[in-house]
Order: sequence, then structure tokens, then C-alpha cells
Amino acid sequence: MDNSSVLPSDFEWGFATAAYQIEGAVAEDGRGKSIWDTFCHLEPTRTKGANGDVACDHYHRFEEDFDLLTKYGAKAYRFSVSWSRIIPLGGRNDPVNEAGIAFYDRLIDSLLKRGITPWVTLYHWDLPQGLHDRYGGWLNVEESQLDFERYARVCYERFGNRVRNWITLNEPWIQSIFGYSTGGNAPGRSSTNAQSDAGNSATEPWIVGKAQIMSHVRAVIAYNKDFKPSQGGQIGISLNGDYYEPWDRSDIRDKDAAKRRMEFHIGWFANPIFLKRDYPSCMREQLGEHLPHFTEDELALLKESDTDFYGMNYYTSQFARHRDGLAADTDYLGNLDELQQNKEGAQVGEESGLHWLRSCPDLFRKHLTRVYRLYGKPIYITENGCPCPGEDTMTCDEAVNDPFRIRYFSSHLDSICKSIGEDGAVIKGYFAWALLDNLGMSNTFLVHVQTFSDRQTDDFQEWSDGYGPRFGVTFTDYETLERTPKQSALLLRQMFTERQRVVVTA
Ligand code: PNW
Repeated sequence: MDNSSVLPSDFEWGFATAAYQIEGAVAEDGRGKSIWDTFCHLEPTRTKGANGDVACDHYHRFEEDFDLLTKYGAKAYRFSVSWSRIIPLGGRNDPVNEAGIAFYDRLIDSLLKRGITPWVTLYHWDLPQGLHDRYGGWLNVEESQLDFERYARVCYERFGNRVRNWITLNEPWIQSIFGYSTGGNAPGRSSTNAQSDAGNSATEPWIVGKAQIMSHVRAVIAYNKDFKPSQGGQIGISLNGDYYEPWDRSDIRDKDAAKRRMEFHIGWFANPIFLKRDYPSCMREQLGEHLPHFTEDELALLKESDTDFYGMNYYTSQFARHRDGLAADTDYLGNLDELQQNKEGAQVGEESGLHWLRSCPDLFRKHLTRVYRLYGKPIYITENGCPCPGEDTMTCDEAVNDPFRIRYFSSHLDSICKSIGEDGAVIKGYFAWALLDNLGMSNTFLVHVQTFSDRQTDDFQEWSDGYGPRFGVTFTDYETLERTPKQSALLLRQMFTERQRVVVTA
């Protein structure tokens, strides 16, 4: 097939970021603390000393960053709003902070002036600390969904005249599992992590998952009922999740394990949200009463909500190998091992600058096609990208030459074209992660000690999150805060144009 004319001419594309990873200015203009401020300042440190106090100082330098977007030719830009800038204490009866609103007003207006479409994520893991302190944050399903709905309404009311594209939550899986099972992310609760002094990894992640599902559902119903008719936008959610192949393709138990893994990753959220029904049966079978139920009233809300698109965050793929015997009560994978090579020793893909991330464009195509067929909604890829091998220790001069990233982008764009052109998937947009090198918010060290059970823990010691891995298409010098475009940043526009349908006008 010829890929050169597959992407629709209105295909949306651009770059993505998240508030805590780039903004800095954590104590300015009335911003309240979030669970990430607290987590990054714990003693002893759980983030290798890194915090978002300054980050990329985007709060003061956003015009310069948007100059880059213009230079790169981006049509769209995905960013997240910091809940505790808008409502410092977070709750539905707490005051709104006008200075926080004004900051995002400036951001949105600056983008529109440049002809760049804003895509707003309401929540990228930075829960107001006030809500965590008041009632346990996401552990309180009833309270958190009402507070999230009010926060979402404030955003629709204040920004919805200019913002037409909404993403409720970023990666609820990571928030639940890293935040409440492994404890590698804020708020760092865990009963399996020696650094955590509180938590229950067998129960809490599943409660937190339900709280986020109900929060999404309420935010969608509110938008569709009270804002969409006049504002005319669309609303979705960004789910992470890898594609899995069986470790031994001739073993039915590994085939089942691969399917089960994807249900634990994606079906957990996509079944209630897109299929409007209970969690996948394999989760219920393994987790039993640890997995909360939906009441009749909650099921009615699921049915009432209509999510317009599936936001896909995709980085890599893996092999799944079944485990014999019963799963541990803290297992969240589906009673299996995740591996980067199969039984024959074939690698799943080329290694990037992070051990967990291998480049697997062919499996990306399978992933896109699977997700489209299962959930039937248009897909926007809301994150995709990688650090290059060795990039974390490179100078700026070295890092701007990023052929690995260029190949990663180009091969993944080809997979999108094949999924659309040959498999019939509906894919409407793509956001490269990330506009800038930024603060890593995923302590993948912990999860992958469990995950890559074939490796020694020592292999992972050099993985810092913090400011180690560089996902940006722009190099950030964290001393001077100077930004320098990498080669990939300047090539993306061309990669899209080459694959876009030519519009013939009469
Ligand atoms: C995403 N994994 O999270 C997040 O949305 C970003 O904020 C983050 O910076 C980016 O990926 C890069 O890490 C992920 O372990 C975290 O497979 C971890 C994984 C995947 C995605």
C-alpha cells in the first residue's frame, strides 16, 4: 500500500506536555499544593532529589515555548491544567483562584493567536493536596467525583468558549497503580514498597480506579448536557497500555495471558467508559471482592455518559507469559510475566534510552486496530515518543542530533497509516510526547523490577526519573533553562504532510 495519501487533510497533530512536568512557579499567584509537591519533597527523597519547583519554568516562558510550536508547524498543542491553580484547596465549596484562571486564559489566547488549537487535559496526576488531606483524595469515591465534576465545570465555564477539545484524565492506570500499588508516584502509598509507610496494594488501586471512572463519567455528562450544545466541542480520556503478544505463540495459556494483560491495562477503564458495563470478567475472576462493584445508580450514570473519543498514550509493547498457580493478592498484571523477548529469543523491538521502552511500530498498528475494533470510537494518539539511547548523558550539541527519535516517529506514523488504510481504523490525530525535555513523573524503576522479572534489580539503578530521561523534541538545559530544538522537532511537519491526502479544489 502507498502510505502517501492516507491521513485525512484535517488530521490533527502537535505536541503534548503536562502541568507539573513543565510549569514550575509552584507557589505563585495563589496556587495550592498538589500531591506531587508533597511527594517530591519527602525526606528521604523518593524522586532522586528532583521536584517541579522550577521544572522548565514554562509558567514564565510560555511565549517562548509557543514560538517553538509555531516554528515546528504544529496545528495543535495538548497541555494540562493544574487543578490546584484553579481551586487551590480543590473542593466543590472551595474558592476559585482568579489568578490561576488568568494564567490559562493567557495560554489559550496566545495559542489561538498563533492559529494553534488547544487540547486541554483536566487532570494529569496532580490532585490538590487539600483533597488528599480532607478525605483521602481518590480513595474516597463519593467525594472525589463530586469535586472533580465541579472543577471540570469551572474549566468548561471559563475556557470552553475557546477550548473545543477536552481530555478528562490522563492515564488513570498509572495514577492507580504507581500511586497506590507500587508507590513510585504520588501519593506514594503501597504495602509492597519499603519506602512507603501507608497503603494497601491489594485493595487501594482498585478503589482509586473506580473513583477516576466515576469522575470521568460525571465530567462527561456535565459537558454533554450543559456545555456541548452551546460550545460544540468534544470530550475524551487518555488511556495508557501496551500491546502484548504471547511469549510462546503455540501455547494457548500464553495467548490468554496476552489478552488478559490488555484487559487489566485497558479494559479496566474502557469497559465501563466505552462499553458501559462492568470490568472485564478476567479481572473479576482474579480480584474477587477486591474489585469494587458498580451500583445500579452508577451503572445508570455510565450508560448516560457518552465519551466522544479514545485518547491513546502509546510507547511500547511486550510479551506475556502465563504464570501457574494463584496470583498474589497484590498482583495487578493478570498473573503473568511481562518480557521483552519471546520464547525463541526474538526481541520485541529496538531499545530506546529507557529500558522499558522498545520501539515496536508493527505492534503499534495491531494495538490501534484492536482498540478501534473493541471500543469503536475515533482515536487520537495523545502521547507517543521516546528518549534516544544514551541521551540522558549527552550534551545539547549531541542530543539535538536524534536519528533514533526520527525513526521512531516515522515508523509509528507509518503504522497509523496502515491501521487507517488497511485495517479501517478511524484515527484523527497525533501528539508527540513531549514538546520539551521535562520532569519525569513515572517512577518506572519500581514497577519494572516486578515487571521484567528476567532482569536483576541492579540493571535498573541508573534509571532515575527526575530529570534523567529526555522525551522532548526540544532540549532543555536545566541550569540555564535555555531551549534548543532537536532535529526531530523540525521534521515532524514534513512527515505529516508527506502522508496527508492532497485536497483537490475545483
Ligand atoms: C506517560 N510505563 O506515562 C505520562 O503520561 C507522561 O507524563 C510521562 O512523562 C510519559 O509517559 C513518559 O514516561 C507513562 O512504565 C509512564 O510503561 C510509565 C509508563 C508508560 C507511560
